[in-house]
Amino acid sequence: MTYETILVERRGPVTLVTLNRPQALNALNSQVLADLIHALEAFDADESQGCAVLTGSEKAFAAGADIKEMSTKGFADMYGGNFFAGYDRVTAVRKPVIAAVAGYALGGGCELAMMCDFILAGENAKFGQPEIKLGVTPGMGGSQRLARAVGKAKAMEMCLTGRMMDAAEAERAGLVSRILPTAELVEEALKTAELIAGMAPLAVKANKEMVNAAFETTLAQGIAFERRLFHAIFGTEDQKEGMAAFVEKRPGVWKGR
Ligand code: CO8
Repeated sequence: MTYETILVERRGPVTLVTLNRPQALNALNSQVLADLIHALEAFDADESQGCAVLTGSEKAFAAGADIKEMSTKGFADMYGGNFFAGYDRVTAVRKPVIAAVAGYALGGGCELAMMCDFILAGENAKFGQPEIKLGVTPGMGGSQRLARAVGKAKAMEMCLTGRMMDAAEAERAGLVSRILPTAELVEEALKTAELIAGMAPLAVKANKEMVNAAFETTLAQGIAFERRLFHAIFGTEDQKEGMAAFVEKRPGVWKGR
């Protein structure tokens, strides 16, 4: 399958999705949304695939939602058409998606990166919510996910001033899990994705689901949810295999059952 605005490559059990609108610094328009959702849902449905990496170029992961597409829209177009609500489907993907961010991740670009399960940053990465400078606000979850990721003080300052955070600050603040040399970012992200894709598939889904539950529940509800899933995973063949493999000092061979 080929797309207009993204490139999709299968590397063994890993799907690499590259935003590909270099002329607009990968600004996210409706076509990108349609392409991305199609590619991620196909990845999620493909049993041969275990983890995805979403990346952009060395200059820009994505410089935001496409300002030219939005500039003439009014309330009826945005609210009536539920503009960009389809991006919620990125977070409905059940297998892990890693964002590999080099260069600008601004506005919708930062929001898209935060929809992924974790962010690996190139040394040149820059994160920001500059919507205020356009007279608007974040609209794809930025005010909520940034506040949860880095706390109120930094999130509020970034949303109110449009100031960008560099990779070092983003790592200190907990927005990104690791910083990598920009030239090695995608290969390193693919290695991390391959590692995840080599784990027991049901355990991967369960781990993702329970960490995400931490952002939706109270502590007691989250712990109860974790315990139920932990108990449930003992009904899988892969739990028997994983523990037997440890005892027998050999790698586990997973069935996804
Ligand atoms: N939209 C459309 N085109 C863009 C965007 C964008 N967000 N960003 C860059 N471009 C285009 C430029 O217009 C330019 O095109 P052209 O050559 O045709 O003029 C090309 O990309 C290259 O950009 P620059 O020449 O500006 O490159 P620089 O290296 O000088 O600057 C910057 C790079 C600093 C990243 C600069 O391009 C910039 O500030 N971009 C805009 C950043 C921004 O404001 N992003 C937020 C957008 S609003 C948003 O994301 C809201 C999300 C919520 C939507 C939810 C809906 C429900």
